[in-house]
Parts: sequence; C-alpha cells; structure tokens
Amino acid sequence: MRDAPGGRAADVPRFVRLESWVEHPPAEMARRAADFRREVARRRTVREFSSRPVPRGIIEECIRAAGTAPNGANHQPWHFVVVSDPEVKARIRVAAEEEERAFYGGGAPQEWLDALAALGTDEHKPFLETAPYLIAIFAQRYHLASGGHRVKNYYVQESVGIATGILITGLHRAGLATLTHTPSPMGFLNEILGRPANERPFLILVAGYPAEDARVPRITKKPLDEIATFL
Ligand code: IYR
Repeated sequence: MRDAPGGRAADVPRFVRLESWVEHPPAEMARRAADFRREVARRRTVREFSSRPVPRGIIEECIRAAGTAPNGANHQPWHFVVVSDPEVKARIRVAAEEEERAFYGGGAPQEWLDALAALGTDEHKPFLETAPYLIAIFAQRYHLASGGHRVKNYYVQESVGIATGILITGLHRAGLATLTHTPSPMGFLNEILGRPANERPFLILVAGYPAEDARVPRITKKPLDEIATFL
C-alpha cells in the first residue's frame, strides 16, 4: 500500500474526531491559569548547577512533550541531542569557551556587553561540565524525503522556539533547573555531536539541579499592562 503525504496509509481517513479535548468550567479555568502562572513564575534561569544525577526518563518525557509543539506543516523540524557523557561535555565546554572568549574579549559590541552586565556572565562556562545534561537542540532547515530529495521545512525558528519553550517548562514542572546557553557561532556542535548539514544548532539547554548555593540576578518581569494590549 502506498503512503499518503505525512506517512498516512492511503485508506486511513484524513481527519479524526478531537478526542483529546478536555473542557473546564470557567472557575476551574481561572484556577488552572493562575496555578500555571504561579508555577512558571517560580522558574529562574540558573547558571550554577549541581552534579547530582537526574534519571534519564525525566529528560525523555520532557523531550516527548517538546515534540508535541505546534510547528510548520507538522514537519517537526527539530532534533534533541542529550549529552551526559563527561568527555563529550568537556569537548563542548572547550569549544564554547573559545567562542565566548572571543565574544567577551572584544567581539561583542560594548552596548551588548553593557546589557549583559546585570547578569554577571563571562567566558567561563563550568556548568557545561557540572550539569548532568546538556540538551543540544538542532533546527532542521530541510529534511531528506525517502527518495533522497530535499524537502523544505517551514517556520523553523518559530517551531523550534516553541518546542524549546515547552521543554523548558516541562523540565521546570518536573523539578529541574535549566539554562539556555547560546555561544555564537555554534557550528562546533555539528562536529562534536555528528549532526548533518541540514541541522543548525539552535541552543544548548543545560539541565539539572541548581547548586546548593546557587545565586540568581535580582531581576523583575514586566507587568501585564506593559506586555499586553487588549482591544
Ligand atoms: N552567549 C553569551 C552571552 C549572552 C548573551 C545573552 I543576549 C544572554 O542573555 C546571556 C549571555 C554567554 O552565554 O555568556
């Protein structure tokens, strides 16, 4: 039997009933929205990690959740490489710190460095070795169809960004801290992790427990009336 587009067998119906939908009464919706807001508002980006191990199943489950993200044409243009091997983490640290030395040592415009001053970041990235997991997220600009020809992906940055947001939120909800780390350029990740040319590194998500004495910058989030307009 020939497969229809999307891997669907030709005699399988194109649409199915929306069976997964769950409706909540308005009061319950309000409670759930507020609970969620409180839960995500507790999330802080952490830069000091503990080396305490984390069961791999938690990471797997959160990546499964990320893989449900809405995305362009349902091509699911992402790949997650989960690194726990200390040798691979060490190689990533060496390569990332090399880029960061160039960035902080004169590559970045002064305006950018001034903007980062409040976060206290510098070229030293020990968390790349300390944290139990580095999740390298790749965005697939195109993929190869079964015949070997290139098929373009759509809204790749948006799709991978949304999936990454779900991943971060899932890890937080499970009880893990994360850090979005973006050394620039990140081409070294393709080489170290053996990823193909159609994949661009999107970011490294560092995941684990915070160090016991972890500190975070004193920052605030904008209030609703600054970030939203209701017409
Ligand atoms: N990639 C660098 C610099 C950096 C840039 C931004 I924008 C940040 O919000 C934080 C850091 C680093 O990781 O230090």
